[in-house]
Amino acid sequence: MRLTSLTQVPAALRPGYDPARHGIGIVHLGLGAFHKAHQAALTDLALAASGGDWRILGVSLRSMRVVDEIAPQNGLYTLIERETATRAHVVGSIAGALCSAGDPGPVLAAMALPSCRIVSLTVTEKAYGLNRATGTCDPAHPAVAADLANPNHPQGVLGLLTAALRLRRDAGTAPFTVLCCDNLPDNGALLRDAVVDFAGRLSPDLAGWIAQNVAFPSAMVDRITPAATPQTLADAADLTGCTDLAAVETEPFCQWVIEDHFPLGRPDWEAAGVIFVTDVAPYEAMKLRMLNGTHSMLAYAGFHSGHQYVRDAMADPALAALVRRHFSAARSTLAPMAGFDAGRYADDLATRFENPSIAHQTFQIAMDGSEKMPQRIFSAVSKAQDLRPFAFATAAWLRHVSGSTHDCPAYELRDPRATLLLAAAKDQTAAGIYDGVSRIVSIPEVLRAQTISILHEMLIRPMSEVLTEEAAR
Ligand code: CS2
Repeated sequence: MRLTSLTQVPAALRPGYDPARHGIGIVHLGLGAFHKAHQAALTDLALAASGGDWRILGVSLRSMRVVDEIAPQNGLYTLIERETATRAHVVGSIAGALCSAGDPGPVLAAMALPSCRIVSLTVTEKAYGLNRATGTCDPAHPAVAADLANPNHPQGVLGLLTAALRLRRDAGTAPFTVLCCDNLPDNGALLRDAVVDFAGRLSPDLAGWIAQNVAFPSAMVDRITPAATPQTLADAADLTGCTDLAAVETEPFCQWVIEDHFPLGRPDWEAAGVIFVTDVAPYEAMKLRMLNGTHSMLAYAGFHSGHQYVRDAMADPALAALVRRHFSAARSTLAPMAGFDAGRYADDLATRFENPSIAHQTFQIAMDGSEKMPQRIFSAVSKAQDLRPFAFATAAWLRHVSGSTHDCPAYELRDPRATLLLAAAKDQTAAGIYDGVSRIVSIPEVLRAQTISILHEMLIRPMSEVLTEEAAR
């Protein structure tokens, strides 16, 4: 029997409120596992603590599959938290789900409703269509190009936000707050600049109105959430007694730090442990450089030394040592933060990476490197005293981009710039790969010599040998 109602599940697993009594206040773009494990879970706790019309309409931009999983379940799904013990509950904060591909009309109508006061996003770095060098939108990005040509039928993030804000302005409705929850630095301002630039290419008036009136608070989000597997669904079925195709699994740790700028209000997220600050930048830098930077290094080095999951890579002494080295190097690039114990943070990260109950694929983290490396690795370099860990992480990424299979089976490079990167790296020496790739993604010049020498070793010797030597340095 498919999960469709809370009455089907054991009382101990139900949310502490009646979802049907709460209206929708948030439209979320990017209804994936991370949203279900993070923002929707914390909104669920806020609803249980303080109520309010803050349920979420989840939007998938491309895939009908996620809608087919959750919509027939009336938005209900099991959230499984795994560590030594497993905890689970059913989340009630998602009220419905739509796919905007094909017909964006119903999504735009929902975003235009006065009751929609927040539009939040987890669409991954590559979906925005940002040109980070210029702080504008990237008109060559496929969704941006399509939406500039056909703004009344938007497919992409910038097109949807702009079209919905136009509807609100024309109707005299106050704008919603836009809450970016992707792992990008200064994500609110980055998205604001891109939306204003995108809108300005269609209507300078509208761009001016958005710049003047729309709040884009920045946020740092953190919860390690692997893709759901058949085991996730089997465990959810055991726990709830129902078939739950939308179940998700994650770690117990959960952090959300947000700039408190919500002109039309927000859920009582403090009740769920969310931290509100005036400037999120130091938290973002800490998380992007320490957690995500180390994650990317570990994903490339781990994948190429035969480790399918992060937890297995952490059990390899050489990789565990390189993880510790990267934590220290990243930490030394951060400004000190009052009340923040960076040593403890690093220890906790190591424990989280080691979590034996979370099967987080190195290949999943290795995806989209051209979108991730700049804020995770390259942004730290100008503050670093020891460049070696950053050169090592860069070499490991370039090894992945090289497509070399001298010591591993063939794999697919998943990156929005894959075609360009592969063409730049094909049949090249280490220096050729570095120079070719750095014309596509800018890499700090100070890394060049060390990166090329490490990459050279990675291209001719087994990765595991290179790791052991690197860890022993
Ligand atoms: C990971 C992140 O896939 C990746 O690139 O580094 O998704 C990471 O698990 C999250 O940011 C943790 O909050």
